[in-house]
Amino acid sequence: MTKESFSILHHGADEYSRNNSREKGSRADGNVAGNKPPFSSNRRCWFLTIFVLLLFIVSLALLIISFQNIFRMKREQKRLNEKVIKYNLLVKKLQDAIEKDRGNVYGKLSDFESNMADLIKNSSHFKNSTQMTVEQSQKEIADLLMKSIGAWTALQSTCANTTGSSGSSDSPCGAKWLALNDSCYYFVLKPMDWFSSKKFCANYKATLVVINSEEEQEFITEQHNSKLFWIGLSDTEEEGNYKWEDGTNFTTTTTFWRTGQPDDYNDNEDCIALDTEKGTWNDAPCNDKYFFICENTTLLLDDINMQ
Ligand SMILES: [Ca+2]
Ligand SMILES: [Ca+2]
Ligand SMILES: [Ca+2]
Repeated sequence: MTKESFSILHHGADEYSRNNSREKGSRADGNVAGNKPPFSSNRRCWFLTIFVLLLFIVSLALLIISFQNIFRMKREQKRLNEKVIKYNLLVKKLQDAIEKDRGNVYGKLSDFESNMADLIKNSSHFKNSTQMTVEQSQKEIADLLMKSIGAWTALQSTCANTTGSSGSSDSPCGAKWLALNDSCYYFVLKPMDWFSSKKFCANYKATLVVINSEEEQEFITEQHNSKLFWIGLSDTEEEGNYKWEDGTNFTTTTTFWRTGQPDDYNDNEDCIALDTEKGTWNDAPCNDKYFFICENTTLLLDDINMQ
């Protein structure tokens, strides 16, 4: 029972008590006055009916409110359940996405490792290719430098007349070359080792000079004084087995060795140099740098000048 219901009951009881007192008083007064009617039982029933109705209405209202609360709580619970389901679905989607991304990350990491291996491999190829290119370039530059030196030496020889025996415009070999019989000779006044000298002459399609006769020996010696020149004779392949550069048989040609030579001093003298002061030969270390003489016996004048 609520406080409001209790108040109504209490008010009804007080009213009944006052009416009862008035009725008793009326009866006493009636006894005194003589004919006033007593308090009606129907009226009490009416009050009780009103009271019960009120009580019923209040209880009904309370019941309705309770049901409303229950319904509201159920709706709230249902809404929360739906949210929980949605959250669970969202969590599952996130987990799936994470698993998918993890797979993608592993795949990309694998691709990255593969690309890195290819990059290292290509880098190695590029390095080797670059090294080969550099070596080839160095070789070409060396050849070009060799030709430049030859051209510079020829220019020096021609302009400054330092050789004292340069060819003339009347020479069948041209201005840079001296002629004797069927050969042309190029005196290079640029010191080089024997192998570089040989390579230089090859650029002119010539060899280091091959002295086939005493006439040729004297001709060459007369061109310069007090200088050493490499000639095309060596025993680089086999000690003591001397060979001319153009393949001429060494045993068929005259030799002009200095007394006591060749001595292969320190087992390191395999290339032959001509001393124009004494007109003799000496074997010397091939790495020594001397002037040298190129001889061409096969090319025409025009072929030489085109070099
Ligand atoms: Ca010769
Ligand atoms: Ca030797
Ligand atoms: Ca010697």
